[in-house]
Amino acid sequence: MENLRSPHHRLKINKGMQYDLAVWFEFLNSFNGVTFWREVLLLKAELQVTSDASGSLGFEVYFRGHWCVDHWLADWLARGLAKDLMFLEFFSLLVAVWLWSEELANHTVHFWCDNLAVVHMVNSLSSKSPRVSNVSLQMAETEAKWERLARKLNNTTKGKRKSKRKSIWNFQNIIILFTVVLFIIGVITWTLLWLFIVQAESKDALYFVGLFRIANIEFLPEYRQKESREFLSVARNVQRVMNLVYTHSAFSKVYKQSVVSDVSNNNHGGLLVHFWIVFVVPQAKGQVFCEECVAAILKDSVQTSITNRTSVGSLQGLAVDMDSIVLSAGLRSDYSSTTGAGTNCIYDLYADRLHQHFPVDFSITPGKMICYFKLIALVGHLIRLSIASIQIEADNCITDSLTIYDSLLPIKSKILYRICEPANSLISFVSTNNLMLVTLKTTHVHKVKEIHGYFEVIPQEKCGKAIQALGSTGLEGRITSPYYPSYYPPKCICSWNFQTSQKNFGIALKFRNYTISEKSIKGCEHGWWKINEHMYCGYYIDHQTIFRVASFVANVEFQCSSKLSERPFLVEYASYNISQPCPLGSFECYTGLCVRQAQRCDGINDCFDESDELFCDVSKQNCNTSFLTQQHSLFCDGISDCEDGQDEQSCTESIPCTNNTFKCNNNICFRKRNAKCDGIVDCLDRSDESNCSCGSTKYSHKLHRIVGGSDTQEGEWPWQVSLLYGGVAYCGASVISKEWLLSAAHCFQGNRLSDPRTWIAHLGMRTKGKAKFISTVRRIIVHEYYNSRNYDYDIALLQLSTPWRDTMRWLIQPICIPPTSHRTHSGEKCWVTGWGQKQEADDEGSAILQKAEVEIVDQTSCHSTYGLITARMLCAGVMSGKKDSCKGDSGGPLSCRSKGGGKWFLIGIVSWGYGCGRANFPGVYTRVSNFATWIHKYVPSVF
Ligand SMILES: [Ca+2]
Ligand SMILES: [Ca+2]
Ligand SMILES: [Ca+2]
Repeated sequence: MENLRSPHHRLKINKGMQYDLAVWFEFLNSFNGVTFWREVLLLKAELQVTSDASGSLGFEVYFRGHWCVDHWLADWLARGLAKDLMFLEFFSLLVAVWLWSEELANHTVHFWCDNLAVVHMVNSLSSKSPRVSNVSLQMAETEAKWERLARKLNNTTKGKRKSKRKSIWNFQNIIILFTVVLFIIGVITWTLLWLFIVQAESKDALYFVGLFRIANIEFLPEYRQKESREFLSVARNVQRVMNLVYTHSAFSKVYKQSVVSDVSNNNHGGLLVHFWIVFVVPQAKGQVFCEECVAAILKDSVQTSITNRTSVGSLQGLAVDMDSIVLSAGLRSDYSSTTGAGTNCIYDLYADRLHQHFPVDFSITPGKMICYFKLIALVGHLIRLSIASIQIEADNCITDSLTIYDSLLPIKSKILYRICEPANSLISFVSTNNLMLVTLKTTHVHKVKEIHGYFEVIPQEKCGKAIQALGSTGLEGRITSPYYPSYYPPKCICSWNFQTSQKNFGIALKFRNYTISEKSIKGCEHGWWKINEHMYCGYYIDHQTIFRVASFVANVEFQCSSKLSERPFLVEYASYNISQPCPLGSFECYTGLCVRQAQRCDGINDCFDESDELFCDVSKQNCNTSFLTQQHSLFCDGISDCEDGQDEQSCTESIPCTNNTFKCNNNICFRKRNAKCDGIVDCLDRSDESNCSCGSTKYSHKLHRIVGGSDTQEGEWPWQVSLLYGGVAYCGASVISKEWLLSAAHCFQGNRLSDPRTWIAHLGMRTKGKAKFISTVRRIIVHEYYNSRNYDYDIALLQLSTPWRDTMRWLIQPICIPPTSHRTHSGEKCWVTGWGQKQEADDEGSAILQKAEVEIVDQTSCHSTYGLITARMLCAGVMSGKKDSCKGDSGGPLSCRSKGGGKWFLIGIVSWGYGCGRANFPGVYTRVSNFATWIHKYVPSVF
């Protein structure tokens, strides 16, 4: 490949796996530090498939912007590669393309795009040995790409003409050709007319906002006054240079002006200049403007002037630091506000004393829709924003938002954090430089919107230290994320060097709500760790874990790896005896924790990951009292395990509350596990049988990708929901109340998919397209610990914009949510439903809702099959294969009927699996009972 700036990276791709390009970007970045958005991206896939392979192989490609699409599509069409393409357009800038073709085999597929969003490799080949070899990513320069494309397109069209010439030269065809030519001339004339008339009239202004550092000008205090001669002089100088750059670029005809809005000092020396760039373009061409292209013009102008090894080049006499250039598309409203024309709600604050509090107390009254708080601190210091309480509308920042920027203008790529929900506990955020901007926006002022908090100036902290001579095995100290307990900023490196007092002692790190595991080819989303040269990724979870370094020396390095600020973490450390990590007579969990041997196989999840409850061989022969006290899992689970039935006696005697006990509303607990809505009043306050208008259907059950299923009847699964993304069925969900649905988190990953406005819920539907009730989605709550690598915490709540009406009761019904204590038995029969693929190799889903009966698989065999099964997952299927959920059923219900009351419970959410309906590979579901408390936090009405 000519003109490549970065080395060619290759990723081996595995069959059945999906690769998110966003992760590749990170991968590329971590290797060579090149920012990908500077270049046009070229994805080159070499697909080698054996000739007897049947099935399909292809890509799902999501683009923002049409700019690139026409070109590569033309190229594909010319080569006869594109067989089945579908374009979807929602809002202004998203195009999704699915490409499925056996003819892709042994071809090299190229995608060119300026700002490719997501590419999924989809492979459902069914043959014995399909081989998908290399998918590689390359970055090419803009010009080089266009030249290549132009050449390619010319060649292809020429080639085609030549080969067809002989056959088309007869009289009939000449007439047809003549008509076609006339028609084309007509179309061209029309288009030109349209372009002249329409485009001349409708022009649009596009705003870009950015910053860069000028190294050769010293900051003067006068720059703070925007009316001062000094400020005006430096602003005019920068504007003049920017004018020169853009009037000599490809965008010269549409460039209007640059406006410098802030000039500040900063921790890296020199001046930090914040500016806007305005273009005026015909509306139809607006989409050609990518942020990357506008930034590339500026960066290229600097880069050509860089001579030595620094990143500072000369931009018409200004020593601009190329690494400091940040630029993104901005909003007209922000432009007019921050350049002085719009809102008067702008606060400029200069802080020159450490720890001085600058209050941010504000309530938005009608008329004031947007406010800006700018804070600049002493050079060499940072800013901490603490928010004590915030009252805003909770709808994913569509109506209201509080955005914290690591800059003085609202630059998207400088966002530190966004708050979209009301909160009442103190949270704080730290900048990476001596400045910060906080914007509070609201589009409807019905209620009063309030925020209480303060800014303060804090010194920069060095993260990490040397920790010597650990001797005891008890807790010795703790290390934390930078600026603990604040959220830590997206740029950080910490390094701790541990050394124990004896060679046979290692170092144990105990994480609260966090875990680290071996890094794969994918990047780390929540922190990158290097411990004695081994690399790990960090994840947030809801329990403790212990990581042991079996060496008397440990170099622990931590780097932030998220784009936004992240929750703080705390790690306690101690030394431990390498030959005996856990005390005598105790069991070492997979989580690293030590539990007493007696806690092994007692039916209680003491390790938090259930490792103490796996591979347990429970023989039920000697059902005596001591056996029962050890076997919590058999107690009061609704199944008579002992001959005399004593394991099912005294089940509603009140006992201390644990995770395995049922809790009544009056806070009294007892052992009976599945007491909720079973038709028997167990609680004195009857709370177990109140709120039970869930989980019933009018259809009498005598007896998703759904594989091996059968058609359902009208009203048989009234909680089943189909979720449409951009008009296409994308995931399933379950009705749990009048306005809430439960689905899988993995359905909502990514910028576009996480926007509730892109989704529509179809309720009370059996045949696709015939929903009884349709609603848009108001809010999506993805579980905060969702892990896209192993699908842990794969759960999400959706709030409907309009609740469904009572008159639809028999076609739409909520399903019961199992309480935390709820227990399912292996072998229990449940049903999975959905409109997904009927066969693994199918391209399309089913028109009629499908159902399949599956069995709950015990956790030990689930573990043996997949390995990576967490306590938040459960397996269900038929071990012989044939019946399963499949692609397209994600987020849908695994419904199980309770023994007594006959109510249906949502035991699982379709999450993932290996293939569909394969023998010995059951489907994996999110275990809903683990999330009862989480659901209750947002939807109190379901309990
Ligand atoms: Ca246990
Ligand atoms: Ca029992
Ligand atoms: Ca009951």
